[in-house]
Amino acid sequence: SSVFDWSDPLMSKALLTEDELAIADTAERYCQEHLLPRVLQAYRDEHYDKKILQEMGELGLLGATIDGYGCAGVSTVAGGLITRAVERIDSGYRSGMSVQSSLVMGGIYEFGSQEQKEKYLPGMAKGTILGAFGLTEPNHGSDPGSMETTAKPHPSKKGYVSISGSKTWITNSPIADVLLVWAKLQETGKIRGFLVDRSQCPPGTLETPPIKNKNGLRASITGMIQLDECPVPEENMFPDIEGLRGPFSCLNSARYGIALGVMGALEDCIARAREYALERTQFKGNPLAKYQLVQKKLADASTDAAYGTLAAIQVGRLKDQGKATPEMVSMVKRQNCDKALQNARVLQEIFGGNAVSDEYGIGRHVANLFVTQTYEGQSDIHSLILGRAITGIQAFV
Ligand code: TGC
Ligand code: FAD
Repeated sequence: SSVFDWSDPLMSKALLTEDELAIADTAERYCQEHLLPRVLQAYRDEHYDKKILQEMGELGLLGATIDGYGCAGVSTVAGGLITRAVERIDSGYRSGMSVQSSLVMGGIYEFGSQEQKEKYLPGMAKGTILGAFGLTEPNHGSDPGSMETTAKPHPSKKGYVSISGSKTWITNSPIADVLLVWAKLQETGKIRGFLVDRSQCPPGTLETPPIKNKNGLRASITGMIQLDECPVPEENMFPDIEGLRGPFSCLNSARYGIALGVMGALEDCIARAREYALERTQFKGNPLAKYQLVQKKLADASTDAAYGTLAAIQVGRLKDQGKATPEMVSMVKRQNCDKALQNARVLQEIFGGNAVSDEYGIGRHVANLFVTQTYEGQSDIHSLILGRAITGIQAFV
């Protein structure tokens, strides 16, 4: 007979294959043993240890859904279970991995030339070559189609383009070896993808200053990308893909990873709040967990986590069958990020004053989840993507 498991209320595990359960187990074990012990200090110091990506690489966790090039070739759902395990610790650690795996490796795998794939993917899978994804600019975030960064034929170097412009809020940029930069070709105005390899850039043409003093995602490193007539070999451009379909295709898989990922952060909030509510007593020695208002907070959060997990698994299955649309990804990205943030904020109340101490972890998740709701398409932008699909009318402009 079945028993209700508060940590997996709708038995999502029953939808997973043996392989997926094994991958989730490896990822959860690594995260609990190696990431959990360092996150509090990393968050305080606003420090990202880039060895983390190497450790993940050794376990086959990077670019895991890619076939070949030293990658594991697992299902989309298994990829999501990895992001969920990492985000159970911290959304910043998941960010560093998402950018490496989905946005840069995924982009190279889908749109790169054979030479580009062979040059970068095996090292990126090991975590010895680090990537960053530059789409957002200081003046163009939700509307990347208006970007100002341009690539034009280099005035003196044959076979090179010259890229100028700046990108901001770029995860991993200060530590990245290869930066996938989206820029408009001056001649056509069309957006193209360029692999800007730090080792090939002459001094002063590429700067990647960090953005310090963040009040969320502090365990992840964020920066700018400033390109000043940076010479980039033409062979570093993605050969065929043109327009916003390029960056948005990369985003489809990263947004999927976030949808399942944030369920990990929410589940951690639930576990921490449940434990606290069972231990802390107020009024005649009753644990907080005895009070109905507290129970409702836990019931709401746990319902949203269970629903969000099932929906994300469904979209992952459809993705592997070639039946998922970007709107489905928008739906689970928006809903899961919104619900994770709203519930985390409510669960935070259960900790009373202790919520203000970073040792309880809950405030860190709340601050991080604001960022997850904002990047890769702020939730209201996903509302508009869904609204357009429902009505046939675009309301962006
Ligand atoms: P729109 O007219 O809608 O589309 C332009 C072209 O792009 C195609 N397209 C897609 N293709 C594949 N997948 C998708 N999801 C796609 N969405 C659009 C579309 O078919 C069209 O192709 P074509 O060939 O006809 O030209 O473009 P728009 O300019 O009206 O876009 C509007 C909008 C709001 C949907 C879009 O700009 C948007 O999604 N904005 C949000 C920006 C965003 O998500 N930025 C993410 C930056 S990266 C990041 O945040 C990484 S954080 C990582 C971490 O740390 O974890
Ligand atoms: P804006 O576009 O200025 O939006 C501000 C607000 O206005 C939002 O609430 C938005 O929903 C709303 N809004 C905008 N347009 C409309 C409209 N038409 N109708 C209704 N509401 C609207 N980007 C990258 O390219 N690579 C990265 O690695 C990366 N990492 C990031 C890491 C962090 C820590 C952060 C904070 C951001 C990161 N980003 C990255 C950038 C992120 O994708 C953008 O912040 C996001 O897309 C929103 O853009 P914006 O900040 O310019 O906000």
